[in-house]
Amino acid sequence: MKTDNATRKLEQTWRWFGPTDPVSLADIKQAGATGVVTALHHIPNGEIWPIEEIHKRKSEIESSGLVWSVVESIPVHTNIRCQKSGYQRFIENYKQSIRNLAACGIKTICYNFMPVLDWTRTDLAYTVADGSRALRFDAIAFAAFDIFVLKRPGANAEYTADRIRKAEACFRALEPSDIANLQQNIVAGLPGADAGYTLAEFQQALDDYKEIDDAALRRHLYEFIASIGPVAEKEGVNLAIHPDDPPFPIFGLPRVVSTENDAVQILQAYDSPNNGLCFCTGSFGVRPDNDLPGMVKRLGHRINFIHLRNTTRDAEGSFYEANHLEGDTDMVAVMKELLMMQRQREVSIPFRPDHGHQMLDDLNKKTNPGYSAIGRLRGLAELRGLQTGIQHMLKEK
Ligand code: DNO
Repeated sequence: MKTDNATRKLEQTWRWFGPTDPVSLADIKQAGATGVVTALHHIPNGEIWPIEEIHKRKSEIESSGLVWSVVESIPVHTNIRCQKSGYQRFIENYKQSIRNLAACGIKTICYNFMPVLDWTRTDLAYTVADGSRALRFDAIAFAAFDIFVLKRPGANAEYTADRIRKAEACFRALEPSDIANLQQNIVAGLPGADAGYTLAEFQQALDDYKEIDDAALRRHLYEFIASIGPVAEKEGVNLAIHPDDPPFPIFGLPRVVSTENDAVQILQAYDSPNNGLCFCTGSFGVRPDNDLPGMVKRLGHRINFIHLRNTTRDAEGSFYEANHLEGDTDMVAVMKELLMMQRQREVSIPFRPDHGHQMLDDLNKKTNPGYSAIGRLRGLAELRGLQTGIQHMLKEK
């Protein structure tokens, strides 16, 4: 039966970290999601994802009555980002993983191009007014780590005198255990990131980017897209690049997926619907100069995957993760534009509730930061209600 475009909904999906995730496939089913977002986290970065391994994971998901909708992510090897020795081989491997996933019927692949660190936070247990815990990026604590803990050469020159003063005061007030915690939060790797570092390894990883400025990183990204784009197109795979989180340079590293203009250039690097965006409201939404509903209006036809999350920011550049319908992003306006975009598409575009507060029973459990069950369940339920309500109103018009 052909679904009428006006009634087709965004697909409700849920991130799952595989068999070791404390949130099970049965839990996901009860949350009301129909699609699973996952990756073969055990395959080392840079290697081909074998068909047998993909099949195994896919069958496991399907035996729970769910489908594997999105791969998040196939990590991009550092040598591709830096165009260092052997990077062509890593690109060939990437292409083969795309082909293998397509052969198994998995057709949406998310990835990112953030140097050294995937998403970054300073505080994983920030208590909000209702007693639940949220993830937070504190710009002052971050500078304190960069200047006084890591002691990154040249760091001082990248901050204002005011920021350095505040960072120093912050650093002086930290107990050794706070410093250890801050370091752990920043460099040890958050869920889904492919690497964690010791302090020395981290400085080394930063040094690998010494020669890579903004222009070079952009060039490397566009060349990467131009080589994998045709493979994705041939295989019917939708690529979805995830924006930088946070969406500004950190540790002196360039960031090239932070603004609408960045997104436009990425889409031009290979002009095909298969080269698209993961529209993450939590990442883009941290910048007040990103107009999120407008971005959906203008770039919606190239949005292949959606992360819905909200943030509350302050003038210093700090932010914490708000409830999904609160915070600085007008989620109602974004959802309305997404549903207008969905009307123009022939298939349901997957979204997932991105992150959620640690709340209720999950406060007493060990959970993956941002990925506890109940906070995301709340997020999905709110977003589902929002989608249903807006779609109903749009139909009446
Ligand atoms: C964080 C996630 C990121 C994301 C990757 C995509 O919660 O949104 O880890 O998966 O950046 O490649």
